[in-house]
Amino acid sequence: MPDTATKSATPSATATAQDAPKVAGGTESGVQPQPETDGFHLVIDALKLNGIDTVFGLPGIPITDLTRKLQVAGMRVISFRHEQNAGYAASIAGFLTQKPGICLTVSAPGFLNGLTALAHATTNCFPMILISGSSEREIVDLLQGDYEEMDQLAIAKPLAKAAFRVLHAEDIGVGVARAIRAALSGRPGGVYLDLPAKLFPQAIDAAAGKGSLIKVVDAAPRQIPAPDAVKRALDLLKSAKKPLIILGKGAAYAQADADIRALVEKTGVPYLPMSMAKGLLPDTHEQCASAARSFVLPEADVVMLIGARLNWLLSHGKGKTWGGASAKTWGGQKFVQVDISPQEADSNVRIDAPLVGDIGSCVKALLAGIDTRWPKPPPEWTSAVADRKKKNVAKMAETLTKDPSPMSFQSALNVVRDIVKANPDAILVNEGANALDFTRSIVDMYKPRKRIDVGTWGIMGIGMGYCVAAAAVTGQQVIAVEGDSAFGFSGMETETICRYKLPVCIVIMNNNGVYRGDEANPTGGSDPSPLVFVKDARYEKLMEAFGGVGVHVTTPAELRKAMEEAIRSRKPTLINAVIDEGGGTESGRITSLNPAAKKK
Ligand code: ADP
Ligand code: TZD
Ligand code: MG
Repeated sequence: MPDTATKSATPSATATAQDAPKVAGGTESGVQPQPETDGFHLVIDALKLNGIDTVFGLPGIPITDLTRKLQVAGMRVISFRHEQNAGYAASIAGFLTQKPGICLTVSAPGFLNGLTALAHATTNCFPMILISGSSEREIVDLLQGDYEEMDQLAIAKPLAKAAFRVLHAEDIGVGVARAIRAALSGRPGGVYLDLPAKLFPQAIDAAAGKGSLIKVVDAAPRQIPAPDAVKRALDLLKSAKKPLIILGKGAAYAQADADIRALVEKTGVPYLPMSMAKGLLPDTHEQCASAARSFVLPEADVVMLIGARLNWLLSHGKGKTWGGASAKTWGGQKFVQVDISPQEADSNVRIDAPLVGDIGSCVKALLAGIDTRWPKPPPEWTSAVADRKKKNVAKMAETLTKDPSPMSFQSALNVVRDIVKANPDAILVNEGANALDFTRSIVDMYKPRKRIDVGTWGIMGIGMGYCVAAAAVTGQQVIAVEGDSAFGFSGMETETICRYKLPVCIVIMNNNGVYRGDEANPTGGSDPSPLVFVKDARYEKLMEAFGGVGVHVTTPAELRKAMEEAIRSRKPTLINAVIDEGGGTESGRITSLNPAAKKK
């Protein structure tokens, strides 16, 4: 390791190099050699010291040996077929565990493949660290054409919450600690950690190396809300005639489940869960207003957002969804927003009572101000919500009992709904357009953090990465409901699922295409429409190719049998469910976001 002493810049490193005889030269003078450590081992020790036990990645220069050594050191290393899927796995592991999910990649192309997932983690407020090996700085910076040359740090910066590079072995402890703190503290996000190839073989004195590591203390410090902000929020909520609580995935992430439930129940306020907050309280809870969403949003007068942003998923808090006269006008609601980010309030409409702090502390503080004399919402409001809910639930029940051939999204998802009800600990992964929207509204969730999906970007491709991570970090059964297009983005990871023998049951809602499978090429030419796939594709054979179970089903009864067997056996299973190819709508529920051509 000739570089170590000369390249070391920090005083401690210089001292270390002088104090510790090298192993190689030690014996000549009769002095006992001092044990050394190196970059590889320091990275592993730093991660382990901080409770990281799983790494998602894909080997190659310069991190191949790191993946081996991580495994030797007792960490779980899950090796993927494409870095993007490893990255999505890391991001959702972060959401599920409150520990940063680690994705490990090679330089340039591997790094870029992981980068989408890093940006996704930042966008969704999930703690994740993308660790990429990188090429020689001297060559990269002079653009001399190194193997996989790229200035990765610069490219990662705008997409990450923070980005760091470590050049010297003795700085690995600081680098890993900073990455963990940045990922977890405040609003969680994606962090990039650049580890150049030359770092790994750098040797330093073992004791000095050990001493340089940092066990991060209180990585996500509680942020206690100010008492006057708590009072303002409570006063506003108390004044409401038609209050509503909206729970977002920040509330699910916070793991303050019991207090959130107490807040909802003690106030008696109807609540709406955002997609990944479903199950925070059971969707069957009497105060759940999901089935009356389009009624409560425009009608509510005071809305308390808990870990949910007023972004596109909530129509920016304005427009017709909120009772505004036109697309841009505000609906007149007053808002309380509970969020850890002090900059979130007023991002779209006025927030009358921002409550800044971590959700656990904020909800506790709110609860402290709610006693038995807290006025329940007026019964006119709660019964109006209940009436609307009843009507919509009855309408839905009618649709669900229909048994058309080929299967509709609804008749297939009625089965998934029953299976999830019978297996409330199973984690549901969901992506697609119609396959997403129908599942979200039909399949009830019963426990917190059991539904993971396309998130803030409506991203396709999270599917198999999420399946692997959810099974690996929780040990629970995973059920994935996948559009056939959505599945294609990560389908090769069925091999990963089989290789690690994970209890994953994938159900493909196969309607032969993106949104629908019945479009034709308008020119009459021989190429198919850009929106359709090979008809009646046999996706289940992909699972069989790797030793898993593949099942082709065309009826709800067959689907039920296949899902029950998958869950009983815990074997990797792919069920190809044939759905009416004309059953979907363009972009599912968000058709209106498609720009319309002016020229006819
Ligand atoms: P959804 O898509 O479910 O509406 P968003 O991702 O838009 O949810 O919003 C999540 C919000 O939760 C973000 O604004 C984020 O700052 C916030 N958040 C995340 N974790 C915490 C936490 N521990 N305490 C408080 N707020 C949090
Ligand atoms: N690429 C990425 C990364 N994310 C996206 N959201 C899209 C493309 C665009 N897109 C959607 O928004 S949904 C979807 C695409 C390609 C697939 C819909 O088809 P599906 O689902 O088969 O998955 P349904 O059930 O047929 O609607
Ligand atoms: Mg489809």
